[in-house]
Amino acid sequence: MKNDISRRDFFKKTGLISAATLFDPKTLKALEPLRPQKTGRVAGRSVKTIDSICEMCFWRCLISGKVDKGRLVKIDGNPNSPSNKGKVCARGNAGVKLLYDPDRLKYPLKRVGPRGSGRWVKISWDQALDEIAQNFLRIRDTYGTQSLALFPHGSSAQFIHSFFHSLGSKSISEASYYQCRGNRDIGYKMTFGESPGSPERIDLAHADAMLFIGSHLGENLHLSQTMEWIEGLQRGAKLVVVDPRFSVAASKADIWLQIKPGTDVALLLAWTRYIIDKNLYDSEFVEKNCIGFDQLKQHIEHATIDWAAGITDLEPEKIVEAIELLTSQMPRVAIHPGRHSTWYGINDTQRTRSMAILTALLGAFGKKGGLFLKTKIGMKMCKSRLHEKPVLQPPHLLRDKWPINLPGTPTADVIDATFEDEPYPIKAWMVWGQNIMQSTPSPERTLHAIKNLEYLVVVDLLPSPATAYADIILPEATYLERYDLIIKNQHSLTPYVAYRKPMVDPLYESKDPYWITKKLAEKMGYPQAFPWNDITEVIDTSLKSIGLSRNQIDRNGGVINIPGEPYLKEDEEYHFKTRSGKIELYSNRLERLGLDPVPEYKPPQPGKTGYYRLLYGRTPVHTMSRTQNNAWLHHEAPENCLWIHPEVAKKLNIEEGQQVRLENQGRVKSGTTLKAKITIGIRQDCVYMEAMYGSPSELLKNAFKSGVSDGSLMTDRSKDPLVGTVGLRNNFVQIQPV
Ligand SMILES: Nc1nc2c(c(=O)[nH]1)N[C@H]1C(S)=C(S)[C@@H](COP(=O)(O)OP(=O)(O)OC[C@H]3O[C@@H](n4cnc5c(=O)[nH]c(N)nc54)[C@H](O)[C@@H]3O)O[C@H]1N2
Ligand SMILES: Nc1nc2c(c(=O)[nH]1)N[C@H]1C(S)=C(S)[C@@H](COP(=O)(O)OP(=O)(O)OC[C@H]3O[C@@H](n4cnc5c(=O)[nH]c(N)nc54)[C@H](O)[C@@H]3O)O[C@H]1N2
Ligand code: SF4
Ligand SMILES: [Mo]
Repeated sequence: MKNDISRRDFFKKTGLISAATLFDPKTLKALEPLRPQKTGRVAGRSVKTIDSICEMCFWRCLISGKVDKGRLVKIDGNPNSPSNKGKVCARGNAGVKLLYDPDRLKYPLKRVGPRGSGRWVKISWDQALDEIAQNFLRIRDTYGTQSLALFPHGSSAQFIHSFFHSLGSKSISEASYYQCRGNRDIGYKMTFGESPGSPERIDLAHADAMLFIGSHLGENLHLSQTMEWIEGLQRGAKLVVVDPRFSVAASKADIWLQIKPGTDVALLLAWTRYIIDKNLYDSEFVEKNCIGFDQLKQHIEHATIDWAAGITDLEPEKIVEAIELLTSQMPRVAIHPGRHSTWYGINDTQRTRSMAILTALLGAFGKKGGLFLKTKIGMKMCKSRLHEKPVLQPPHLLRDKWPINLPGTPTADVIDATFEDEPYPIKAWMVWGQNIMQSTPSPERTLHAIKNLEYLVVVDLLPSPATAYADIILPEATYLERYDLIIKNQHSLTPYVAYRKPMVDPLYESKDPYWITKKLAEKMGYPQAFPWNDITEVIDTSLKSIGLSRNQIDRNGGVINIPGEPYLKEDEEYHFKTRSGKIELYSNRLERLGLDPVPEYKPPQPGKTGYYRLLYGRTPVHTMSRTQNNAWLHHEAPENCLWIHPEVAKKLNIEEGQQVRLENQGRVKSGTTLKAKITIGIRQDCVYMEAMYGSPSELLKNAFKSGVSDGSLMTDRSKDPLVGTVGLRNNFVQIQPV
């Protein structure tokens, strides 16, 4: 039961009196009932409950661990969580097995044999950080700041990220941006002036119609989003799914459009033209909030339904039926903005822009059941203090390669620069929470680049494939053993603040990320970079800036709700953060840059005869490569399989369950094999596998060579012309039965 309390009561109960000036009291109206951390009894034993935040994937659900005599025995969802509401997915539950994984990195290690020989010696943290500091300084002083590159991912990399940034290095590349959602964020920014955020601010629970372009919810399992999606369906929302494959989402759709891969922009433009032509769009919303409507209309004159049908391989009637279904429920239409958007390189950003434009025409921005508004929580986030002193930087040539800059540098560019020493040498990499050998296309090229490095440091929990080539390996404490993250969830209908805390003491010699980064900064001569003594002081400083404390969050059951205003009020004037202050259907900025001001359809790379386009996606019980070695999850889903259409299987003499080997268009062979799954749920021109299986790391006993690594077959490097991200779906395979 929710317990609404008055503002006065709130301040009284939480002791927030002095906070009134820091925290806008108008925004605070309710608190969940207090559910303090408690001690219970299970089978005669004393078990402690500790609230924290999951990191088995990046959705970061709120969790509660049960700890028995210092040992974590179970992870549940935190019942007070307004998002995951006491639930946890299989991966969240299996965090226990990450904590106690016998293959974990245990001590700092230094390479003694040649790169890749797998010979290391155990060293102390002091020695490891001394050596890293000396090598980073030497390389920086010899080749310049940009020669220090960082590949960060995950919450623990936030401090090192800000440190590299404040040193002046822009050679920073996040997999979760450059091979994931960078394009989407830019496509939406160019249109609405803001990205759809993470979690995506899409109101599935209250939608009357939903459109998923690729987004394969149910397999892509971000828990609260999946729960909201199901809630919407149960309320009777209509669902249109566009996917070449019969995904879990497609199985729940009213209309499934089995599109030809890479042709979504044609479909989106034809829908846009159709609703303009038939006057099915929200003209009042467009008139009030958009610019460039007439130019858009003119630019897509060619995009008829028949034109799109020819390109997408869909029936014209079905294309029309789908858009009429969506417009019939306007404006409560949730067009999922997608998350992983680096698909075909050639027009990934423009594809997401087409989705944003359609959202605008349906008047679904700022509306219940549509794309809702962010709730700003103005908390101070503690980053490297060097920011305050400008650091002289060399011109950042990599960054200036692309007309629109994402933060940092595209991964492919960092790898090329390392490989070619052009436009300047990159000589040291720090890989922190990224599996660059599997999540970056062309692993062979990555390996060549690594061989050209003078120094490689890997910070991980497990012996990921890159550790094999590292000069120094650092063992980080898992998310269950460390403080690090404060969540200010601004992208939810129910915004909240929570923080991560350890459930058990760090095992072995693993250390928390703040400690590691602060020590490294000190050893490099920057004691001022992180002035806070330890991570709890960092958390306290941030919380204090909005008048909260750890104690209050603990006493309130691990979370404090912040009331939001997610929908536009009637007659509200919303200032879009674009250059014009309006939604830009036609982009003058893109025009000035010599780019398409309105998205245009560009065909993806064609395949050769006898080859099938390689598609990939998520599986509910794994998060990419990071869970492949987890004993419980590996037990549930030890290998991936290859979806093949029955006609293709017949032609190639492949039977259900038979092992197959793959070879890509560049003659790269899959090192391992996988099982054929013969199904009409996939088109004849492509095949599909679950991503990130088949680890090449021998030290991951469960994951090693279990299934096939999709990334090992990705050698095409078609780049998005706006931002330089590499599309991962222009790879084709021949299938050989074993
Ligand atoms: N369980 C689980 N959940 C996860 C993750 C995980 O590892 N495990 N990872 C999370 C992360 S980081 C991300 S980014 C998201 C990714 O999840 P999504 O953003 O949903 O992924 P996509 O790559 O967009 O979608 C994959 C789907 O696109 C279809 N597809 C392939 N080509 C095309 C095409 O040309 N057009 C269309 N319309 N569809 C196509 C594929 O058949 C597949 O069903 O998932 C998140 N959720
Ligand atoms: N082939 C292929 N490539 C892809 C994708 C794909 O589907 N297929 N998807 C793309 C997408 S959407 C994304 S988001 C990226 C994801 O790319 P990555 O982030 O590289 O993928 P993960 O598999 O999550 O690997 C993370 C690494 O971090 C380690 N790790 C886990 N937790 C911690 C921690 O707390 N601290 C530290 N230091 N390390 C930790 C894991 O052991 C693992 O080695 O990949 C992109 N690239
Ligand atoms: S969706 Fe599952 S793995 Fe991801 S944060 Fe939530 S519980 Fe953890
Ligand atoms: Mo992602």
